[in-house]
Amino acid sequence: MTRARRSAPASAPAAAHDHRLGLLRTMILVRRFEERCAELYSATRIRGFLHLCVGEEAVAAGVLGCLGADDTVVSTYRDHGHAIARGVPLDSLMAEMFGRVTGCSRGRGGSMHLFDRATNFLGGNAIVAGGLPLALGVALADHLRGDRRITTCFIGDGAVAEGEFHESLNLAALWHLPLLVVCENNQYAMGTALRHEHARTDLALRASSYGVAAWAVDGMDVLAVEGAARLAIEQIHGGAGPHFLEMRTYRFRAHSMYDPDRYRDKAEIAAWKTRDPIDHLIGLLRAEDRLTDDVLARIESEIDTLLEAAVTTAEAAPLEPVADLTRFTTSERGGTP
Ligand SMILES: Cc1ncc(C[n+]2csc(CCOP(=O)(O)OP(=O)(O)O)c2C)c(N)n1
Repeated sequence: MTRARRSAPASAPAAAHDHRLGLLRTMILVRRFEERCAELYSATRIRGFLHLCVGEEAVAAGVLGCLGADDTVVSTYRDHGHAIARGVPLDSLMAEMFGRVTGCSRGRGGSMHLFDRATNFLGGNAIVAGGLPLALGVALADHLRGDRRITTCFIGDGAVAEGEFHESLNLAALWHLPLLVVCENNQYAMGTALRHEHARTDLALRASSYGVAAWAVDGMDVLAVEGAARLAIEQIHGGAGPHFLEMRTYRFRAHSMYDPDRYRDKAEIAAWKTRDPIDHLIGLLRAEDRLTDDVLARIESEIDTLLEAAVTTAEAAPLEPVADLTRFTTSERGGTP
């Protein structure tokens, strides 16, 4: 891989202990949620498509903790971690996995289309790069209204090969929009390795060619992610225009539950697993004598209890009535659409 044009500047001052425990808790919650979803899927209790972000938790936890409540988030189909770290209620996320009417998207979206108005989580998106024009529009509206909100759009490395990426970054730079694009470069677009898809694999460099401030960041280190995100957000608030963060990360599992994962070398997966973002933060806290086995066990058991309650409530919830099938397909305001 070629070197990025700029590496992320030094991160903000070391986070307080409680704050770092919060980051750890978010990452463990994301991992446990997804592992539970994988089990439920294998047992055919939940259906549809399922793309897990196991291994990439530091990106969700590190970026989303830096955003304000008014900021907007646009996600991809690998959206569980983003929704959880944004604070979309866990029960409504689990209900969505089960396709229940109590789900955040009324059971109509499923895993790939989580949506929550209350937290300005404008949805996962099944179309590669499809979130970018949407995020651009929100950022443009904020800009024109003079709102101080930031829009954060998550994309994968595969999105950089799409025309929408180039059109959106060009316009964001041209119009100086308050847009933060976070690219989860997990090295693969489905079964295609980065080097087989991109003539230039330095994605931060490519974004910077549009005049967008762009840095490459160690996406396995939640503190590095957070430091870069905080600085980018400060700069956007200061009027510096759009920013692009290339998070260098890895997904430990296959692209989706249907993927036999035959395109990756076992040794490569094993090497990235030694950089597990959760183990990394645990190691850091332990080295400082800041994390005891008891505290870790308490966090894990509290999360397991929450998840089990969410599964039980979701399974007991109703599906949408068939009579409502055509609701929301045009407008809910009534009258002729
Ligand atoms: C416009 C478009 N083309 C093709 C697809 C099929 N597709 C689904 S996922 C995917 C790979 C995307 O990879 P990347 O953006 O790197 O995200 P990751 O899955 O690695 O998180 C492709 C090509 C799609 N959903 N949308």
